[in-house]
Amino acid sequence: MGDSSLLRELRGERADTPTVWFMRQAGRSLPEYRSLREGTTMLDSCVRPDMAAEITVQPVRRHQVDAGIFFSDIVVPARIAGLGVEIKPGVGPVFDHPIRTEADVDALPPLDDVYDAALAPIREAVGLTVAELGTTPLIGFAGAPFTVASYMVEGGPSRDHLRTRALMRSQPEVWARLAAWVAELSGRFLRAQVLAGASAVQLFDSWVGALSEDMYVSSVQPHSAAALAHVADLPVPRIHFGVGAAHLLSPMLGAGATAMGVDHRLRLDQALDLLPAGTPVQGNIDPAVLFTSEEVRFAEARAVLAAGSAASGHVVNLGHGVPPDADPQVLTDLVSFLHEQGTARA
Ligand code: 1CP
Repeated sequence: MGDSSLLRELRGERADTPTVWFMRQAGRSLPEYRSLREGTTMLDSCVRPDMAAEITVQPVRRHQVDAGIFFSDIVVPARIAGLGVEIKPGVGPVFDHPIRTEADVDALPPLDDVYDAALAPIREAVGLTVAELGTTPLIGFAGAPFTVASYMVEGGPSRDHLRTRALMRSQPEVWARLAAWVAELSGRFLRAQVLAGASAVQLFDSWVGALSEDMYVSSVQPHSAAALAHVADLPVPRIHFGVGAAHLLSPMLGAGATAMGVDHRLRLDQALDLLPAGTPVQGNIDPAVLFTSEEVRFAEARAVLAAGSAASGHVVNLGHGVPPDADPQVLTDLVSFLHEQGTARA
């Protein structure tokens, strides 16, 4: 597995051909996913090891991507810890009781051996997945403290995360306790996946771009660092990703990541200028080209390869997740196009 192109790129050694996987590669864009999931809620499917494993492997089988991403969700650890949360179709994660006061934080369940034991279905699913994937590496993941806590505070998806940002400013101690709780929650979830066989991890801080650098560094970075510290003693690369977070690229790396995911708003060569020399990067084909002509799509893919060619390592991905209405054949063809290109060096 150490020889896989994914791990080589993430260690900063270039592989012979471009390495590619897609955020949200599993899920609703695949008919085989929709038929397997029929009659099972999203979060129930995540704690059924056979189902989670099969859904994880589906896009690898179909698209020939170079890595699997464990099928789960950033709110699965909260559900396993005992919080009332569900994923409402067409909406996203919704919590029964938003966390907004000190008393709400006091009432959060302890994260101890009982939680670790409750992660058994996750360990089992990862084990089944890794066996099924063979030589293709599995990426484990978790949500970062800011992004997960924002769902807990807002109660559900939010455009500007105003209640969360207000809590951070008006009750910084309450925020710090909540973020520390999520760091422990996500950190233990990451560690369980790696110990069960995941070869790399990605910490998703999807909505962190809503913060200024000052707010990030003072109120979020220490908690993201605490989450990543749970796997820092294990020999796995740690990818960190946020949307609209160009201004946070360097401090996010500073939270203890070893590679940075970049969204489609920032060219990879510009991202490299913002990062310490030698930092491997991941990204960042604009998901919009999944809905254009092949000519436009392949031109974007070539441009992304060229922009990443100066990096010590580059894992090709989209700039954000696969939209649910993307045509799966377009993704399959994009993977073969990428695999036909050499890794052009600058
Ligand atoms: O019924 C369904 O099919 C629900 C759709 C769905 C799926 C397939 C959701 C609801 N989550 C997932 C799986 C999932 N979530 C994966 C594994 C699949 C893969 O990548 O192949 C991953 C990595 C996530 C992570 C996730 N969940 C993130 C971070 C990544 C990102 O896209 O930025 C976030 C922000 C979530 C929250 C979430 N879960 C689901 C939705 C629709 C959302 C976003 C809601 C919002 O807009 O706030």
